[in-house]
Amino acid sequence: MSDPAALAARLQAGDRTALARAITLIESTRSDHRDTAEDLLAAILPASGRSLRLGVTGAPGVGKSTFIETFGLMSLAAGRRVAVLAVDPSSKTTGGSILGDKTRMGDLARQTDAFIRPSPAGPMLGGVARRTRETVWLCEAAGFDLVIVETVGVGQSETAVADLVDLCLLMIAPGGGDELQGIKKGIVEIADLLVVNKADGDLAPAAQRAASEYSHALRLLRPVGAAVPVFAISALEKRGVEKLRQHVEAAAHIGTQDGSLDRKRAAQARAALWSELGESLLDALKRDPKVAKLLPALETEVAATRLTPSAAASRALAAFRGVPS
Ligand SMILES: Nc1nc2c(ncn2[C@@H]2O[C@H](COP(=O)(O)OP(=O)(O)OP(=O)(O)O)[C@@H](O)[C@H]2O)c(=O)[nH]1
Ligand SMILES: [Mg+2]
Repeated sequence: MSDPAALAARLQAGDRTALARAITLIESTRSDHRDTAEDLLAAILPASGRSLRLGVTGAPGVGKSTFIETFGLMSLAAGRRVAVLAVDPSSKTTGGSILGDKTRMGDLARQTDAFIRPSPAGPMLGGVARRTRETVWLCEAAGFDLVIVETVGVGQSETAVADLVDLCLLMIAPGGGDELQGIKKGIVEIADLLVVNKADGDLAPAAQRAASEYSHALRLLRPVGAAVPVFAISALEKRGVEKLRQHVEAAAHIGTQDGSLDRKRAAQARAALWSELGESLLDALKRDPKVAKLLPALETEVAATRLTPSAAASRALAAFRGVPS
C-alpha cells in the first residue's frame, strides 16, 4: 500500500488485485492512507475519464442488480470492458453490506472483462459521492470503459449518484401503488432515463401502463426540450434491454460529439470541489481542540434555548479561527 507510484503502474497495466487494493486505500478513513490515496489519484488522474459512466438507481428490490448483469453482459458482447460499483447507503447502520453478496451478478462477475465491487457508502450523507467518484477514476485508469454505479434510491443517494455519472437511469417497478410517486418526489428531475422493470408475466400489463403514464407525465413536465425517455423492460427475461443499451450508447455518443458531456463533467468537478471543501472544513472544525472544548457547553445552551444556534455557531467559528467572539 505504501508505494502509490508502483500501485498506479500495476493498476494501469490492468492488474485487478492492484485495482481492488487501490479502492480499499481510497475508502480508508485513516489519515496516513488518505495521503497515499491522494498521491495515487494524482498519478492515475491523466488516465481517467475515458469511460461511459452510468448510474442506476431505484427502490430496493426493483431489479437494479439483475438489470446491470444483463446490461453488462450485453455491453461486454459489444466490446465494452465493464466495472460495476455497488454502493450501499444502508451499510452504515447495519454494519455490513447487503450488496456484499455478488450472487445476483454471478454471470457478470465470472467474465474476465468485468469487475464488480460492492462498497459501503460511509458515514457521510454524500458518502456515495465522496469516494465513489475517485473509485470511478481508478476503474477507468485500469482500462474499464463502462462504469456502472448501482445505488439504492433512498434519501439523498440518488442525487449524489447523478452528480458523478454521465447518465442516470431511474428504475421503477409496476404495481407499487402510486405509479407517479417518483415524479412527485422530484427524483425524476435527476433521471436521464426512466426504466420500468419487471414487464413480464402477470406484471406485464401494469408495467406497460406505468410506462405510458410516466411518458405522458414527463412530457407535461418538460414541455420544451427533450423529454426523458421511458422504457419498459424485463431484466430477468432480458427483454428490451438491448434496445435500451443502444439508446444509452447513442446518447453518450451525442454528448461526446456536441461537448455537453465535457461541460457536465466540468460542472460536476466544480461542485465536488465545493463539497470537499465543506466536508474538509467540518472535519477540521470538529477535530479542533478549542472547538471541542467549547461545543458541549454550546450544545447545552442551545438545547435549553438560552442561546440561538446561529450565535452558538458564531462562537464555535470564532474559537476555530482563534479570534475573540
Ligand atoms: N419478474 C421479474 N423479477 C425481477 C426482474 N428483475 C429482477 N427481478 C427480481 O427482483 C428481485 C430483486 O432483484 P435485484 O436485482 O436484486 O434488485 P435490486 O434493485 O438490485 O435490489 P437491492 O440491491 O437490494 O436494492 C429478485 O428476486 C429478482 O429476481 C424482472 O425483470 N422481472
Ligand atoms: Mg442490487
